[in-house]
Amino acid sequence: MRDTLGVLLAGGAGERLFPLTRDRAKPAVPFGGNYRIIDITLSNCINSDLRRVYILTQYKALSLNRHIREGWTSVVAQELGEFIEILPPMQRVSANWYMGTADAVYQNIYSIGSEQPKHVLILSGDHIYKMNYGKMLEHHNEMGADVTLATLPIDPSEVSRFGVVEVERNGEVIGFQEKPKTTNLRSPFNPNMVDASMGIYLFNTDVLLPALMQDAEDPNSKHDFGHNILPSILGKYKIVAYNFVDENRQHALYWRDVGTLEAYYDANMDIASVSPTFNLYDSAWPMRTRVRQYPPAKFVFGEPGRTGMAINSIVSAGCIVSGAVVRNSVLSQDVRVNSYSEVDSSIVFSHVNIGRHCRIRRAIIDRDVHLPEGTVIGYDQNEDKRNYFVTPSGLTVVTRDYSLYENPVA
Ligand code: ADQ
Ligand code: ADP
Repeated sequence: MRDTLGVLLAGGAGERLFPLTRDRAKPAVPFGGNYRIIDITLSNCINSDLRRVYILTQYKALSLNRHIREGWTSVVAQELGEFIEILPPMQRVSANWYMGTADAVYQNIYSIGSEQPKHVLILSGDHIYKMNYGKMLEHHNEMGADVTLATLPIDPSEVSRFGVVEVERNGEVIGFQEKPKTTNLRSPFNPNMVDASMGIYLFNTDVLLPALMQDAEDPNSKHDFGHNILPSILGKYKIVAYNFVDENRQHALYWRDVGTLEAYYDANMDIASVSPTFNLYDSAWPMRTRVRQYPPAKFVFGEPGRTGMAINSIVSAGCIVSGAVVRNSVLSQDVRVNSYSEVDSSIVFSHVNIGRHCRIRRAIIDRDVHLPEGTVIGYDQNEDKRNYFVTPSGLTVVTRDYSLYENPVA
């Protein structure tokens, strides 16, 4: 992996995660209590021994920048030429916003070239999975490939959300279609499934750079890897598929695009469940994040006779559950839940204060929200819609300006 440079695309607007992405980029959205979504991919990088990574940002990158700077920059040995570094759009060669994923990489072509990597691994910052990219590189080398696409089998009904890869039995890619409405293609390895692109591409640098330069000059291009770059190199180079090998070691493959509020919510609920499919506690594949100084989580009797407790839940450092019951929920750092309150099947971000006598169910509470005494959320959708953001499936999302109670953090 020493000859490989990682380029992590972290600039998507994340519109389907609104309102959580109103003030932050999607990769910076909290996940699993302690983490941000991008930490999962960055942990994969470190666990795969990929130690030179550029992160390409675009929208609302303040919170993401801070997280990377304080949490990740020092994870690698800079004196050895290793880095995990944000490339902000200021360093672009042209004055436009990035037009698409290929343009984002093209605009940073000098930074990439100056590292002189043999391979460039293009990654997305918004997926939850465990993957050893080193195994993908081994496959790439064994196959003598110019480009390797990571793939996983999906149900044919899902193709409109993915790049569909046409693979021969020998593993060579002979066709690619970005998000077709339907397809008759089936995987040669599994006749009921379709091979989908995971948006992870390993390129020989001498193939990637000319392809990007050629694409940059095409006025009809959307400058997107799936729509333009991959179709443009088909037939010209040896492109192979690499079937996802899951380091999560469960029976079923775990890979989630947490791009919608529902998918995001489900992935968090899985983590809090009794036997999660995505295991955070596997020391063979550790997850890293920015470590923050908080005291341990605490559970206390609040009002006489009210036990503070949490069941089937993730409770991060700095939280105090006092005389309240937390169930099936994920609490980020420094949350307060006070007496007579109940939090059920919810995700609570950091610095949230839930006052007394609150009942919260199927909700996502954004950071710094203070819920006043007696707040009820998740029991009456019409009522919730009046005050908060409610998704079609009935999840209630509470952000700071929906908060009714403006007291500063205690
Ligand atoms: P999508 O995920 O829908 O499909 P896209 O929205 O282009 O593709 O996002 C890819 C990644 O690039 C995301 O991490 C996003 O945040 C980032 N990104 C988007 N625009 C960017 C920009 N202008 N600058 C920087 N980063 C940007 C892709 C592939 C499909 C594949 C799926 C798998 O196109 O073929 O099947 O991923 O999820
Ligand atoms: P309740 O509404 O449950 O009565 P309180 O605010 O009275 O909540 O807090 C109950 C208990 O929680 C306190 O007695 C204390 O143990 C703990 N606690 C609350 N806030 C803090 C804090 N800022 N620092 C340390 N402990 C705290």
